[in-house]
Amino acid sequence: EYGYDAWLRYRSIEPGERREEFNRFSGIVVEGTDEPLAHTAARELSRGLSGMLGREVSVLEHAGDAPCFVLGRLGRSPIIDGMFPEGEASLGLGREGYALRHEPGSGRIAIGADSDAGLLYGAFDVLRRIGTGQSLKGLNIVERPVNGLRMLNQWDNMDGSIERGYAGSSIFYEKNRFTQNLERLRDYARLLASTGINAIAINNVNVHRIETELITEALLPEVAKVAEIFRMYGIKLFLSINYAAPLEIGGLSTADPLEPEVAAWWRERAAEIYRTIPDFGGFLVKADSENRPGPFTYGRDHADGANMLAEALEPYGGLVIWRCFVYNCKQDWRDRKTDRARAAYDHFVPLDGRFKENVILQVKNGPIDFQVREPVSPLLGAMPLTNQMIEFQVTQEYTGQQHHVCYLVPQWKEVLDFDSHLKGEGSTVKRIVDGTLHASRYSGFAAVSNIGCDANWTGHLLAQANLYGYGRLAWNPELSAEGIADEWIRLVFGSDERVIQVIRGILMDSWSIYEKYTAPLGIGFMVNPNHHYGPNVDGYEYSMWGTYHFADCRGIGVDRTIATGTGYTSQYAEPNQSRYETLETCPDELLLFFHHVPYTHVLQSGKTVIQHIYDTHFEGVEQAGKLAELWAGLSGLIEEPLHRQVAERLAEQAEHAKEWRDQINTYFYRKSGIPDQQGRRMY
Ligand code: BDP
Repeated sequence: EYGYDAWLRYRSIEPGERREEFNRFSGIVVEGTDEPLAHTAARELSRGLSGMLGREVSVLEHAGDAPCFVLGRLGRSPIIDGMFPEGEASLGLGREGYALRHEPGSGRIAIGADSDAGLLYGAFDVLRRIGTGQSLKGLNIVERPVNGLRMLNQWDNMDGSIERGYAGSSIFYEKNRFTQNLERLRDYARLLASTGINAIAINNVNVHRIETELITEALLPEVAKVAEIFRMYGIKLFLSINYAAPLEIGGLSTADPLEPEVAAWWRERAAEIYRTIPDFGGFLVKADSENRPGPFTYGRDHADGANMLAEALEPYGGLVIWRCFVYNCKQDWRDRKTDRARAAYDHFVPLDGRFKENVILQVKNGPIDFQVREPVSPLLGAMPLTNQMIEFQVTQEYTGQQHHVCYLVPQWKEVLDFDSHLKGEGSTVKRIVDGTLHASRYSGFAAVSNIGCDANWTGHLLAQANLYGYGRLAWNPELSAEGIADEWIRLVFGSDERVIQVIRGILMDSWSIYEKYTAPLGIGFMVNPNHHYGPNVDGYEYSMWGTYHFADCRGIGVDRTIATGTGYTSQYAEPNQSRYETLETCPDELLLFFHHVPYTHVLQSGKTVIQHIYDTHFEGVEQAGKLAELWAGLSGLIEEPLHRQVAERLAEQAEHAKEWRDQINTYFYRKSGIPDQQGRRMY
């Protein structure tokens, strides 16, 4: 066991009360549907129960007298309707919801839904309950996903590499061809569906020449095979497209979205795609960003650009997911108007109301780029007439690259709970993203996946919790980070309370520990250029892609105030705007994102900025070391191969944290000339 089965391990249930409860079940019956997805649900239930009970729990033709699981569509089966007499109208399950109910008399457990997808999610819910040690007695619940789109973006390239991939190479492609290992794709689909994911884009947003051809006859049959695998798990397939495709592969002399021959070319592509994949999800587009082509080349804006594609997909119900990660990567920062943090808002807000209904803007959670700490993007919710979805990064580009443990669910929760105040108090990001704040037609979550071909999928075993947590949170943002961690731990490591407590503690502390020994107070980056791993205080600063810490001998931070800085704070509604604008009220953890201050500036915590930098870096290293010790204490309580692989990563993290500490502390000691109050050694 190396972690391949992840949270679908289906560990054997210990003898005892629970095992007896489930041992009574004779099997599974499917009622009122013959759709493939319902059969997937039944098969998954059978596989999970068989694993946990150590005997075959099979799919039966008919429900007999013995207790069984009944999976079925409401309004189509007397057994199911008998168990849910109130009917769909009052249950309100919607397109993907389900109801679970235990019938004490017959001992049956019913999974009722108005869709086959609902049955699949219901089946995985039952398995999760059993796997986390819960009883199903008296069960009576209704569940429906809070977010419509629950998507993963693979940044996989057909040469087998992955943009920012930290867990081996692609499971989708090898040497410019599709993988032959369809089994692994199926296993990935299972993992995703079990957390509620319902959409996937299977190629990198940076589309190279070869992936440009994914929308052509040459490669569509292969795409269709992959689509079929994901379809079996209720997951719709999307492709990232190259905006210059009409030029690069279409033989046209332009990709201008307002040129009729360009629109016709895309219409023809859409027709072909839908002939091959009738339920194709749509296009994911990175345009005019980091040297990618886009409508700006032709003097058109992003509404022109997106709408042309949207028209092509519209007859088939397809979507255009248009990314808002647009900024000038060749800026030189002498011009304050080019504050990268401002860019997405400045570009897109003026276009509100101009996008077609099947366009969704995908907005990164923060205004810069998935840093360990950023404010929430002010673009989220700022376009009431436009569909939006949030983009998170499950892959840990700036948060330790799956060599360091960094459980990101607490970070995502903070973002989702942030109150934008755009429509008064309670205008939280989660309400923008679930579409309720502005009554959006489409909305939801997207995130960059963290998996690759490593045996345990994610490189660092504990990084699996991020993938699991992402799906669970997309389904229901009210779940707690701790509760999600708890589920994942129980499913992977079992029910030993000491194991659960230690791993939960490690996960829950990991983000703050990582933040402590890396870039301080919201300043971001300080990483090596290109690969972005490891400390390099000035490294990013002088790269063309830069953001700046503006550190000199007097102070540090980016002045983004209206009064004296880039004016970025003006993009927030009150009271957030004033809170960030005013030095005294700006939260410590974001201080250097919003303000340039002397090293002697006293934080709300009572410490000076420089002392905070020293202290957190020493503390972070100490705590990273403790993580390794805590883990060592679990030796013998979890399977050796699982224990060993995490121990190795934690040891690496503890060492690497020291490098971070020493580089950052020494840099600022030399720059500021201010000694550490505790007289600790600097290098
Ligand atoms: C940045 C990555 C870059 C991605 C880009 C994006 O460094 O590799 O292509 O985001 O989101 O974080 O498009």
